[in-house]
Amino acid sequence: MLASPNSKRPIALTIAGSDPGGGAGIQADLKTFAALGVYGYSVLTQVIAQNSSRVIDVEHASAEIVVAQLEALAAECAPISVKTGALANFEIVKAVARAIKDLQLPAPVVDPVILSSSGARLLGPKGKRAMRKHLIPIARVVTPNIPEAEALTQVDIVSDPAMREAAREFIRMGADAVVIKGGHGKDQSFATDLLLDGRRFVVLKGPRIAGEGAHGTGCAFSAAIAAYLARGENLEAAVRNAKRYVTTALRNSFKLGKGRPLLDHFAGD
Ligand code: PXL
Repeated sequence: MLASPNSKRPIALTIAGSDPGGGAGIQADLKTFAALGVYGYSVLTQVIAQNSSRVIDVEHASAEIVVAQLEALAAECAPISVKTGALANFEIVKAVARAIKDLQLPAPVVDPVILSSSGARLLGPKGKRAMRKHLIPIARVVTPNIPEAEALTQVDIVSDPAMREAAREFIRMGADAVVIKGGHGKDQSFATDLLLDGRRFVVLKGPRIAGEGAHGTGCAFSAAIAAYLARGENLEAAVRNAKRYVTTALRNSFKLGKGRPLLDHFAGD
């Protein structure tokens, strides 16, 4: 397997669902990789008929075709970093975790997507259990928002100590690191994320961008972490830079329809 031999650009891989509107999912991940100068590989897990307002229909890929896509890429060139997004169901979660080990792919940035921004379920309850058992234990970093962190740890994040306890729970599950995103918190002025890298907490305070909250911010954040890791940054730097990238994309967000605003993935970093 060759490591980015003919290209000046490092390769990052996303394993995620499709958003035909391009605000979230695999399309958002590829735009984020491109904006940050990283070549993007993409493995599709589910086709989602959706727009910025709602999800209309979903079809899951088979676990076999997901693994076949990963094998096809791994046979050619090794990505330097990997991220996972919406994984559809427990068969795909398990198969992805297995394939990452078997193909010796890098420990993934795991965005533990459960719901779409419009509230549709993108991973069932069995999928959530498989995420805890198979994927989180091999993660380089997990990037839950507050509702996802609560669903995965059973900790009610009602205070700063509770947020720290939820973060420790991800490390107990086996993740190397976790960043719990504060965007869904109650603070009106700041969106404060909490990174726990091994044993060290880092508080990442950023401005809260006024508005209804754009579609696909979690996708862009985890993709940006993967992109900065592919560029050779350490985890803390990658997370800090990804937060700045998403803040800029949010400041420049715009509306195409009646639903949520869309990020400007090319607003700069
Ligand atoms: O942000 C979660 C998410 C992940 N993946 C896809 C999505 C969404 C949100 O809508 O559409 C494909």
